[in-house]
Amino acid sequence: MTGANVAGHGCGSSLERGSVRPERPRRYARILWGMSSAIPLNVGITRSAGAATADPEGKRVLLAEPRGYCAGVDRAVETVEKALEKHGAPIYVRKEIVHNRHVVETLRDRGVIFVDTTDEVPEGELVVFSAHGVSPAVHATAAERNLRTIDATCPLVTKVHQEAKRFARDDYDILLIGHEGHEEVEGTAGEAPDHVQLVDGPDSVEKVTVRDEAKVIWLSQTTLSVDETMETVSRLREKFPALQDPPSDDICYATQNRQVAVKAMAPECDLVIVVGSRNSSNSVRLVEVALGAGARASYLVDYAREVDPAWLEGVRTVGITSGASVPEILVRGVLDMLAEHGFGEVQPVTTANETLVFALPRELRAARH
Ligand code: 0CG
Ligand code: SF4
Repeated sequence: MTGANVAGHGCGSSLERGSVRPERPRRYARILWGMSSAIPLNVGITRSAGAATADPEGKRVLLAEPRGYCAGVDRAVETVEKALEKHGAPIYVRKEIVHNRHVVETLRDRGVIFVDTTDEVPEGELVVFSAHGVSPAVHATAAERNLRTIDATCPLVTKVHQEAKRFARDDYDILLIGHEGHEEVEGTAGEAPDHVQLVDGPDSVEKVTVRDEAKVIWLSQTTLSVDETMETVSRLREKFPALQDPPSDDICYATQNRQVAVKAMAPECDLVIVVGSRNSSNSVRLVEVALGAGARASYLVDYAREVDPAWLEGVRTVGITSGASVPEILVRGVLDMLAEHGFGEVQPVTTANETLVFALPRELRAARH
């Protein structure tokens, strides 16, 4: 950290040494939902911004915690790094391994070839499937072409796939709430194309029809806005009163935790900067959540250089957070840029501690140390 003074926050990244994964002690947890709200909270907000900071002009940064990498992204990025180490470049990755420009560009520089379809992968080569998951049809095509595959699908996405399969087997109509065209919903819907219909937000409910109103369940993409999804569900339930809920939350712990943290700080913020890429659903949601929770302005940036100094005019409190696919080094860049503009005082706003770590895909497990 060059300029910013981050109270009580020690973050690390080894990107400088060519990795896009954070350095941290590895803790193996089975399913430790890192989202317990019983955790001691450090909501570093006092009502009077001026009194809360050493800065004479009352300028301060509120830094959301949790932010950045989730367990599924960490696993997916490490999967690609270990596959590169083990097999050597080039290796192929179907779609962006995670939706972050910096991660993708860094891995591309290290010899990863990103492709849109498995047809682009030469016969017999190694292809990694992205964290967002793939449909069974993609597995089948890869097998037909004798590709070697490593599946980096997040286990929490796989869980939704299992739900789709199970309810399709029981012949339910499955209403999958999610964003049209997003890779995750394409993968999930592909598990049971005859049973799944996509519901892209509250306004799409109107056109939903089902075969049997007594056998309807909703599932969802993992990276949606919790509030908007609840709105969609309530409209669906008005239409189909017997609508069943998923067996457990499909919106994942990381998506939920990042939204809770941004909601906690947004009412205090004149500006919330979300670090993340445009195609990252969970990152884009954080901008919406910040605005919905009272931030006066909010912007999504990939890099510090995209922060327009004009945004800072007349601003005293800036909130910072980042999406689940964002390396911490990029947040540091924004903090340093802000410090240069007089926002050197940084207060963490902590609403949960996350401890979840997923094992690597079987093919690479021995490679983790
Ligand atoms: O938020 P989405 O699903 O678009 O994905 P991203 O890669 O940004 O982060 C989580 C994952 C995988
Ligand atoms: Fe998994 Fe959630 Fe991360 Fe997606 S955002 S990779 S579902 S933990």
